[in-house]
Order: sequence, then C-alpha cells, then structure tokens
Amino acid sequence: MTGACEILATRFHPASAPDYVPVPHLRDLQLSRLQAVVWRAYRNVELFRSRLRQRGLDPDDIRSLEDLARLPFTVKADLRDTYPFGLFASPLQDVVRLHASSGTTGKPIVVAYTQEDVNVWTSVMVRTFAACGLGKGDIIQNAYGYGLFTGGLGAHYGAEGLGATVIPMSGGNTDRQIMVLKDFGVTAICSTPSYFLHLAERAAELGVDLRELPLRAGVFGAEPWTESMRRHLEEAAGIQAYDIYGLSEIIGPGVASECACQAGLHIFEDHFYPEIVDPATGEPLPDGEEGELVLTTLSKQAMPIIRYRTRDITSFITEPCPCGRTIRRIRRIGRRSDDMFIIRGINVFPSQIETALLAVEGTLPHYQIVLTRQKGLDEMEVQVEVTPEVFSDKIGALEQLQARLLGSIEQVVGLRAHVRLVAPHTIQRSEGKAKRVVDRRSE
Ligand code: DLL
Repeated sequence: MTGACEILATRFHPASAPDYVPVPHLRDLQLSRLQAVVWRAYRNVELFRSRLRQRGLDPDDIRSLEDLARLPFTVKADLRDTYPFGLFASPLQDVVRLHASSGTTGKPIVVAYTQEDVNVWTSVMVRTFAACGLGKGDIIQNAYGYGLFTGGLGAHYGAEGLGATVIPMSGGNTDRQIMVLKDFGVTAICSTPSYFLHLAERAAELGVDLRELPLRAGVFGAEPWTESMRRHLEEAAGIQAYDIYGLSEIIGPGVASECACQAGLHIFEDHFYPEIVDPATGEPLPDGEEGELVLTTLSKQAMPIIRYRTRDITSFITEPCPCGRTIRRIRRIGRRSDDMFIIRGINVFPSQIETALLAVEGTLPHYQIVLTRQKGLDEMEVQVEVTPEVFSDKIGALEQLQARLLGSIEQVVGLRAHVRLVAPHTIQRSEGKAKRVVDRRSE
C-alpha cells in the first residue's frame, strides 16, 4: 500500500483542513493554545498550581514550545488520587459528559467534557474517519462498547459528524453483528482488532464470506496489535484495516490515526501536543528515538492534562507522509512500558509473542500467555489455538507445529517457553480489549 498512497483519493472532509496546515502556523497555534491551557490549569486545578509553585514556575514562564519540558508530568496515580472530580478545571454545571476508565485495581479514573470538549472530540474523530478514507455515504457499524468506555460514543459522534450512517451496535452479540453487517450493506466497522478477529471467525462458521460484502474498511484500536494481525484481518475480510489510537485521560479515541498510507499514525497535534521521553529518566528524546509518549491537551476545557505519561512506547517518524498531512506521525504502538514482564531476567512484551506465533502457519491469532512460578523459577506458557485442520491431524503434525512455535518464540524473545496447542475456541473471546497475559506468579 505504501508508495501508492499519494495517488489514492483520501476522502477530504472540510474538518480535515488542520491536518494540512503549514508547520510554522501549526507551531504558533500550539504555543498560543499551550499558554492558554497552562493558565487554565493553574487557575483552576489545585494539584497543578501547587506543583508549579514548588518548582518556582509561573504560567508566564512558558514562552516557547521547548519550555513545556520545564513543566511537571501528570501520571495515572494523579487521576486516581484526586478521584472523582479533583482535576476538573470547569464547574460541574459546565460538564456535559463524564466517562471513566476501569483501572486494574480499585476505583476507576473519571474524565470530563464540556460541550466545547465534545465538539473538539467529534472533530478529531471526523478527521480520523476521513483519514481512513470514509465519508458521507458510508455505513459505519460501531462495535466499540457504549457506556463509560470512550470508544463507543467517541466513534459514534465522529461518524455522525462525518455525515456517514452510523449503526450503534456496541460490543458483543456477534451473530447479530454479522446479520447487520450483511443485511445493512455496512461499508466500515469500528471495533478492537481482537473482537473483529472473533467476528470474522464466527462469520466463516456461519457461512458468511465477509470478502463478498460491501465492507471495505476496519477502524481498529484500543489495544496493541501487530502488522501480522493487520494482514490476517485484511485477508480474512477483504478490507483495509486502519490503526487508531487514543486514551481516556486525553480525550478517548481521536488522538491519532493512520491515513491511506497505513504507515504510522498522524497525531492531531493542534489539540494534543506530543513529546517522546526516556521512560526511565523522563528526559525528552531526539526525534526518531523510541520512548514513552507524553501528551498535553491543548484545548481541553473541563479537564486539561499537562504532560501526561501515557506509558505507551513509540517514536516519531521524521519523514513527511506522502499523503500530504503536515501533522506528525508516530509509529504503531506495540507495547506499553508497564506491560513488559520479566522471565528469568529476559524482558518480554506480549506483542513479541504475537509476532512469533503469526510467523508460523497453522495457528490462529488467539493466544494467551500464562506466567507461573515453579520451585522459585518463573515459567512462561504460551497457549495458542490451532486451526481445525491441524487439530484433527495426526499427533505428529501437532508435535511438529509445537516445535516450530517453540523455535519461533525462542528466536524473537531469546527464551525457551512452553507451548500448549489448544483446540479452536478454547481461549476466551473478549468483546472489547483482549486479555493476553495471566500472571499467576504470586498465587
Ligand atoms: O482505548 C480509547 C480508544 C477507543 C482508542 C477506541 C482507540 C479506539 P482507554 O480505555 O483509556 O482508551 O485505553 C487507552 O489503550 O494508553 C494504549 O495503551 C491502548 N491503546 C489504545 N489504542 C491503541 C492502539 C481507549 N491503536 C490505552 N494501539 C492506551 C495500541 C492502544 N494500543
């Protein structure tokens, strides 16, 4: 796809104009918005004001975009510690929407939107869909979960703002999703990649060939996925699969999106200012180096967030994109700094396992990693589903496959794991984000 993409007509939506603004104008706009948002947070958010004062800083000290690096970071614990409304910069009367993201432990974190924030959110989702080549006339099935999760309503407002026809399915109820997909002439679907994988498999079981339907695009995000998974989904369903990125703390989906080139995600940096820092030291890294993405909201009213440590690992792509957008690109987010686990001294990321598994034919991209401790030693078992053909094959074939998988994992990760081949449908399907790692080491 890359290379040819400059001649592909990306459907231009008027709301996409900021994607193409000359860089010097963009920088001016970012600076004036940054100065305004720092003042807003300083005036209205106690935590931010006290942190700035501790450093002897004043909002007027922000005279250039480089000065941003002098400001303190915000981390997830700050949102948890000020639960529920402690970081709001608007009175509750002006807040028209609340969302929440479930933490792994205890209370969720709460995020707020004024009407203006909802309008900005809609506009960045319109730009997301337009970048994925969608527009008026498209029929978009939205299988992101509706509710406190930002995926459902974020994509919904964006699809309506685009002028497309939106079908608010939410997640789950897979047979019904397939019926609607088929009967309503759906041209694009939004979901997590893992849920779409499940849906595509179920469609095949029901005898529905997705490749023969009008469906042509998948707008996938909310969890890490790999290039191999993209190829698998594109082939299984006859679609272009686009990667979109976002997080509740910043706005929800609509922070960054791929374009027709499918070569990195454009950040809507007129609203979300990106930095890449060294995850260990917090120091800004030179362009192109891999590190932790830090985001500052430039226009949020209800809950401005300054220098949020996302924990998501990526890097800037320094070359301009052939699509002509001037807003910067980041590489696909394959991992978080906190989803790494250490087995016998070796750092392992779930995405490495996915890459290793998908490099071997005969398996399905459904897998789970189970960590245990036996006699004080950490063990990693990778459970992976095999295709029905392989599963019903002779023992010899299974053993061969197991050996190939072991070798592939060892090559990618540098570690000998245990591989357990399981029958199709053994691993639990998720309707939203897939749970890849089960850590039983402290049980
Ligand atoms: O997942 C928002 C969203 C909804 C994004 C729909 C895209 C589509 P949270 O539940 O707060 O918000 O989770 C945010 O999910 O920090 C990443 O670790 C991960 N994530 C989101 N998109 C991607 C992606 C939504 N495209 C967290 N690739 C983020 C990899 C992603 N990881």
